[in-house]
Amino acid sequence: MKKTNWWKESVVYQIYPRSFKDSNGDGIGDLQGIISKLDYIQELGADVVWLSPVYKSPNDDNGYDISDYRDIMDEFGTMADWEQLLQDVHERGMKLIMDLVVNHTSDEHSWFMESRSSKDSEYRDYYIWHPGTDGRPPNNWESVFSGSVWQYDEKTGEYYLHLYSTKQPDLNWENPKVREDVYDMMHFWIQKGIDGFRMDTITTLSKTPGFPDAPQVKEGPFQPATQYYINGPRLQDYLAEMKREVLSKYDLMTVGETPGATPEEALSLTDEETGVMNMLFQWEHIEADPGTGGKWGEDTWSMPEFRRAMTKWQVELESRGWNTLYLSNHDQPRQVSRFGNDGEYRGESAKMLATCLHMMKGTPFVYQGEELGMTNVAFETIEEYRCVETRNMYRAAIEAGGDHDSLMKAIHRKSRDNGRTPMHWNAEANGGFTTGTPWIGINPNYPKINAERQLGDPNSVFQYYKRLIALRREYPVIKWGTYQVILEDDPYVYSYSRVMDEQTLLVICNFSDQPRSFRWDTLHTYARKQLLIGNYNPGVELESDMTLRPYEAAVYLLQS
Ligand code: TEU
Ligand code: CA
Repeated sequence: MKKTNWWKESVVYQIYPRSFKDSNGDGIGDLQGIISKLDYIQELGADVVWLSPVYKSPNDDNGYDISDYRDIMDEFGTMADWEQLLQDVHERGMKLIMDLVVNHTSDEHSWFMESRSSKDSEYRDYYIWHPGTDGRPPNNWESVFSGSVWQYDEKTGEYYLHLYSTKQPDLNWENPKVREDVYDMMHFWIQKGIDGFRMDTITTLSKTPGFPDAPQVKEGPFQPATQYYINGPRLQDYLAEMKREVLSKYDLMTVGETPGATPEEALSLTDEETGVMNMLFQWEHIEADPGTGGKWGEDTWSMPEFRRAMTKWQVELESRGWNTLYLSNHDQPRQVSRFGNDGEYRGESAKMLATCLHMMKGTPFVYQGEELGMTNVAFETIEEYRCVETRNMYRAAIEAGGDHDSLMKAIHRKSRDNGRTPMHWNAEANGGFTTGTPWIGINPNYPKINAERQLGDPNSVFQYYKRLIALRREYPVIKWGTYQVILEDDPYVYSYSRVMDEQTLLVICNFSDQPRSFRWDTLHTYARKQLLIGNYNPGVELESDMTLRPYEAAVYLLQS
């Protein structure tokens, strides 16, 4: 039983509009800029575009703080520009999905301005207010962006809850009017013709009643409290209602952002009858980090941990459910710097990582610039960073006595701004991103790593991604074959097979900067073997005992 849906056969390209392409020289990417680059995305072979938020926003969190859900941010253009974008996308036979950010709004949204104006406002209950306890915040929950989740508001003398920045007050989903307004807004965009939603922080809508204190697990007044707001008690009800009122009426692509989700939760969230979304972004593989210290802690990511996480999700969602496949997005460092090698083997390791991911079962997501092998950036001063999470973390850590140099090191490794520097279009000033001054510094390696250069080079990372995407369209085994890990104890080489009918796909990826041997005894059972793609030229000859070059990747089609 193979149920095919268009979103299972798609490849998604994620655009972070602020950093993609500036059309008018103000240093900020915009909708006309995106329109001018649709040919490029089509050339790559992606057929769905996911736009990070383009709604009206004061940009405390670059558009994830929305002040008007039904209008376009001035810096990005107008509703007419957006309509043109949608039309141009559709004319190419492509689809457009929008970010749905409904855990919170901006504090400059009219609902919040009303809400904070008086305890009697009809919008008071649109947000989560609390009088506090003995002049202190109601509890010790720590905000994702540092400090308390509670912000005291002078006007009415109460605290409001914000899981993210102080300018992102959480909506009160317990209020049916909030839910109705959200559903209306969803209908508004669907009726404009969009093809789906990426659902921002969708599993945090329901908070544990009574707001109990979180246990002390680290120094300082504020403690991580995700267990009190991820998958909260009423989440399933809200999502079921959203499905009934909105999603069940249309054929959409829906992708949930669900930090910490387990495969069991994924199966229930994506169940064809009762689930609310088609697929979700799981996090285990990018947090394949057995060390302690959280996001900013020491980097102990390991391939075997990564393989274990990927294999678990591939296997557990094999017969029900559907995986997203991603290694990067606007919240993550650049994958080649993080999991590969952004020095000597940048090209090889960028292609190896792409091979490893794109040959798996699921819907691949490519984040802008990933297809060029763009790298992390290391700004010298904290002032050059724009990300609210990074800046808040730095400030809080310095106040707590942290050391500047080691903080900057962690920021270079993990800041979200690594993925937010402007896209490199060519070797001209500012990489062709803008004729003005970019809103955030550009990575100085743009003369070497840029789209123009790679479009004309058959061995480029871009051309390699293009071939991977084309292979997925050509070989059903890549879309539907059953995944099985091979040699699961090898510390350096990640190999797996995909099997469908008579065909077997063999994927071999060397995750290290040294030559490594690969020995697979089962090979002799196959009479025919054909190299489909590899990142070295000429490709390696498949033998039952072979040596892989640094970061070498190869994919073979085998037949008995
Ligand atoms: O991210 C939600 C999320 O899970 C964060 O905890 C994420 O880990 C964060 O980026 C810390 O690095 C979504 C968006 O993707 C992110 O860009 C927004 O800042 C956030 O929601 C708030 O809207
Ligand atoms: Ca602009």
